[in-house]
Amino acid sequence: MKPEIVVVRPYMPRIIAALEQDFVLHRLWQAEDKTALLEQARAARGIATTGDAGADAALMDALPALEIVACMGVGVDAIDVAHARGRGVAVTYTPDVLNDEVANTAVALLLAVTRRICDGDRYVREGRWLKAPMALTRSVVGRRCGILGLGRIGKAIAGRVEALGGEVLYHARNEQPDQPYRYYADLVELARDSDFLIVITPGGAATRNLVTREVLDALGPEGTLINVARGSVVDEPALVAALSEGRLGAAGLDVFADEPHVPEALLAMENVVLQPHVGSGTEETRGRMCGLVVDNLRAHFAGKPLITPVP
Ligand code: NAP
Ligand code: 8YV
Repeated sequence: MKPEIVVVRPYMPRIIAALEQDFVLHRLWQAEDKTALLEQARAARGIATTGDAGADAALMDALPALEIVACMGVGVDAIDVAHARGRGVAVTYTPDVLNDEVANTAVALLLAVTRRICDGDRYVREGRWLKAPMALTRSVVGRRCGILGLGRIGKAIAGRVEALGGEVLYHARNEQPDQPYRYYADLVELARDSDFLIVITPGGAATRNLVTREVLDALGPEGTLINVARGSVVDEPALVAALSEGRLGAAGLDVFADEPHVPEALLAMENVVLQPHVGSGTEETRGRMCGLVVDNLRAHFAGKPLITPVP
């Protein structure tokens, strides 16, 4: 008999088809009455979810036979991992296969903000170029880019910033002496010495509001904040205030505190580029991420070692 699993969000159709080969699926996202669906799914032994939807204790506890939560995403801040561990439920995620994509998104935001790519597009479409050349923009070349979180994705961003001609500095809790970049034990000092600050730590309680008003002020009126980590890592009201009051120069944001809701004030700002949490959002990379979800579930139910368990 095929094991039953609850699928929380609509994965790509070909991945749903792949899951259907080995599992009986309960499609939570389609259920008008989610409680009733979970009641029908009481025999489910797995949850397939996403980084944004996660899996809280209540969802896990609705499934007494649960053995594994497989997450499509490397950030597991929306999964109650401690609760899963307490129940002996395995948790898997999708590290590494998205590093290049998310790093590309970070750099795209950096260039979009500094070179005013969205403004330039509107400038041409609205016929303003016919009247006068567009104002000059700012360069990344020869300027300093602080990276908050030099992990798998942070390192991929660092390589790209260097390729663009920028200088990389970083802050994390631990220095990595094997890395060629200058380490800052203090985030405010890093921000003070940086023209751009790219945030790429995990989310969750340990990093909540790490980017404070003080950090934003240290980055300053000529500084740019790029956040491709989690909205929770930045004090969002402080960010909006700093941008509104000109204490921070610009921002490029892929993630927000209360997705998909974005603070109204940001929508009107021309010095801000906004994205709907699409750091990994390409057919190719999401295909690799979903593939890992399927492979982890198959490994678990075949009694084999998990491919990418959350450490
Ligand atoms: P990773 O390899 O675990 O790297 C995380 C980095 O953050 C490490 O350098 C770590 O260094 C640092 N860090 C952790 N806690 C910190 C703290 N309290 N203060 C300062 N630095 C801290 O993770 P990754 O694979 O690069 O992914 C990072 C995160 O990116 C994910 O967890 C996810 O939230 C986000 N993400 C977003 C998207 C998107 O679509 N926008 C896509 C993928 C991932 P230390 O341990 O030395 O502090
Ligand atoms: C995904 C992400 O968009 O991997 C992560 O942590 O934030 C993204 O790659 C997300 O997990 C899908 O919900």
